[in-house]
Amino acid sequence: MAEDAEGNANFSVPDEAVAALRKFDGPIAIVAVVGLYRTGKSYLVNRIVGHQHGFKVGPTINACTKGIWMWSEPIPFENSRGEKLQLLVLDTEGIGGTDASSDYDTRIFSLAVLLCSTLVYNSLGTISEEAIGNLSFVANLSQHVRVKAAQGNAKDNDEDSSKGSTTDALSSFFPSLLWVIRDFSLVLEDEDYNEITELDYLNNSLKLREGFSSDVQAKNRIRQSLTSFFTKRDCVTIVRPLVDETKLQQIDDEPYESLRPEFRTRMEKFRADLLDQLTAKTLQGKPMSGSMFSTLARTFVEAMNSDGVPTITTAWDHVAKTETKEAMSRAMEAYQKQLAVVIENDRTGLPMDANELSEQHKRIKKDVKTNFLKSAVGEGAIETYMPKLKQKMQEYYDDACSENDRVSLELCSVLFVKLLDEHITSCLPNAPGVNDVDMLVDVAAVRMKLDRMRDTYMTESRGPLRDFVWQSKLTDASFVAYSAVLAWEQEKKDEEIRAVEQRARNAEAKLSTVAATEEILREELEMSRKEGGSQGAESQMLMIKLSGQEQEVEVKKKQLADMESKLKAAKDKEEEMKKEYEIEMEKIKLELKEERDKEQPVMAPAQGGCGCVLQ
Ligand SMILES: Nc1nc2c(ncn2[C@@H]2O[C@H](COP(=O)(O)OP(=O)(O)OP(=O)(O)O)[C@@H](O)[C@H]2O)c(=O)[nH]1
Ligand SMILES: [Mg+2]
Repeated sequence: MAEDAEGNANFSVPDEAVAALRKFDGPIAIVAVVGLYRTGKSYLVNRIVGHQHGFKVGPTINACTKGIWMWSEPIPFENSRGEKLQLLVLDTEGIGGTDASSDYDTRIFSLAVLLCSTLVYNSLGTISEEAIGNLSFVANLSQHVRVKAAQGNAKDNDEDSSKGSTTDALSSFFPSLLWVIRDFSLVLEDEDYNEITELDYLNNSLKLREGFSSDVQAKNRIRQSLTSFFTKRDCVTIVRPLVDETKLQQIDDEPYESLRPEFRTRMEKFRADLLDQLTAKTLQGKPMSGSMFSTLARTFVEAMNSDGVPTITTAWDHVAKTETKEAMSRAMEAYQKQLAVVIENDRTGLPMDANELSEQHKRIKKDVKTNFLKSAVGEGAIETYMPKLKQKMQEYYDDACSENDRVSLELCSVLFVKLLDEHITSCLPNAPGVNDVDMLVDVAAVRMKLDRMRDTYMTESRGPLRDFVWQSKLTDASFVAYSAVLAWEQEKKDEEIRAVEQRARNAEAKLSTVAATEEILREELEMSRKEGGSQGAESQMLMIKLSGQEQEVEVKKKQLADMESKLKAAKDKEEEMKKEYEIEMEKIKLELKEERDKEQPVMAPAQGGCGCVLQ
């Protein structure tokens, strides 16, 4: 995974490794195997991962493994505490390879130290003075790794505690050390022939030696560094797997079952004990996943490539920030998905009651925040990203509310128009084709229909703008309806008056005809009187006729007087109705004005304000 790009100057973590690490989705435990080159490290790694032909095992004296390699499949296992973990194994380039500088060796070693939870140091034979001497670079580890970023103008190489590069500061971040001695054939006993453990053997070997020679001093410095950096340590000895030298060179071609039983027993115990004591690699209290590990590896590698000194806490902060930012994105996605389920529901989705939408938002937000905190890492990163997550959720919710308003307005408006047409418009006296049964003939009928329409509207309308739509549209609609009914009533009265007037005109015409006849008769009578005696009988007849005519005139006059009084009554009634009409219209206008005033503010209609304006 970390490889030497050109010469030994730069490392990189290839995308392939990052992709493979994504498969490590649970808590991971990391074992890195380090040690001198050509000491059987890759073979040991193959035994840990359980594959005969896993990593390349080289038969020649030339260094085989380059950079740091990882086993790309997670190996699930359970440690002695019952924790279910995924094992990630790293095989590293051997230290002391002829074509690599000691600085390069230290970088490989430092990277392995920084990345793993247990460091397996593999060596051949015994923990001799020579073996200790081979670890000389450990004494310089503090120059290659820092706990905290340098402060102010302090010089890089100072062993200054303010820079967090002291042995103590580093050791708290370092992994446990398991020293594996291969081809071990000695009896484990002290100078007094008492049996000792492998750990005793390691600790005895790491005790400071007496003497003042530069060689003793140098090796004591290595011993001191090893014991200070790796406070948790253990040792395992494993015998030679094969006696035959030729076969040993090609050990990966030898079936495992054909190896020495003592070797297999020790190897299996080593693996079981290793997994038992392994714990999850954590970062700021959170178990690390494969993706966090890849960010951590890239951060260390980039630091090494730029200034050569990776800083543990800076790298951790970076990983925490990256991980928490990703957790925020995932949380936001979860929020959007869950809210979509609520608002896109055919039956109960938008438009929906504003309070219900708010309740759902609160429920989902709580759930999402809990999950975010489970995967977010580091207090600083949480302080940065939690407010951002809250803000993003609020913005999304606000958009959902606006959409709720929009669809509510649309649905309620369409519903209002439909109900208005069904209940009112199509039943008005001026509606085309309206029948006498359905026709709204007076204000009371309109009022009753509006009440019914309101009941249906309140049952079928949805969303926050239902009251607003009702109130804002009702005023105009009812004004039109009442005006139409009142105008129709008025028209009916006018027709009645016109009919009475016509009848009066007819009576007048008849009266004038009667009056003319009377005049003729009167003239005839006068003439008869003047003509004298013989015509007395005729004049008598005319007298009778005339008196009949007079009676008829009287009757007609009486009838006309009746009509006039009726006409007057009709006109009085009309006046009265006009007054009533004006009063009614004034009332309507006043109530409409009150309704409009009630509608303020426009987007927050008063609760329950859905009454008919004329009530
Ligand atoms: N003596 C001995 N040789 C072994 C043992 N295991 C493997 N070998 C041999 O040691 C040689 C090197 O094995 P590798 O596993 O490639 O060793 P390595 O430490 O990974 O080598 P580099 O990657 O080059 O540093 C091979 O010829 C193996 O057959 C062992 O337990 N004892
Ligand atoms: Mg190797």
